[in-house]
Amino acid sequence: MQVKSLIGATAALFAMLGAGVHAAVQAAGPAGVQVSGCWVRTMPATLPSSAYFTIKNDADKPVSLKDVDAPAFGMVMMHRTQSNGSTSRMVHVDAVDVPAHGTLQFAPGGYHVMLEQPKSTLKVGTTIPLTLDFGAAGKLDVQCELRPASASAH
Ligand SMILES: [Cu+2]
Repeated sequence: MQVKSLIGATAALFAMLGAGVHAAVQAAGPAGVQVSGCWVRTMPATLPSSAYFTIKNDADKPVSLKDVDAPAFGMVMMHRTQSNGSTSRMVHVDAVDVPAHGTLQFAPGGYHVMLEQPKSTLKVGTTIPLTLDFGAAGKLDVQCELRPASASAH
């Protein structure tokens, strides 16, 4: 009787642990949202590097990227390059919306994550983590490949 209830309690504990792990995986990001192809144009430490990636939203609701964090850098900002004839300038953006069943690209000449003040030497060919913050919908961690300064769109 005692043994039986102990086994029951153990099974319940494992069931709880399993549920906990499952919940943690789901909390890793908004449902139906995938980030792919993340790479960084790696610049010398005195110049800003930029991160690019594609956000795909398969959900029925739009999501909004509110913030990006990169532990390898001291300063991280979301920017958009705006071209106006022969001149182009960068503007700061507070949030970027990805429509339901839509795709949004961070790419050279458009949206990018500006990365400044690298905390250590950036090695081309390695990866750094980026955390995309979708506000209440959750956060998503991605690995981004460090590519040389000469790299263009992928
Ligand atoms: Cu910028």
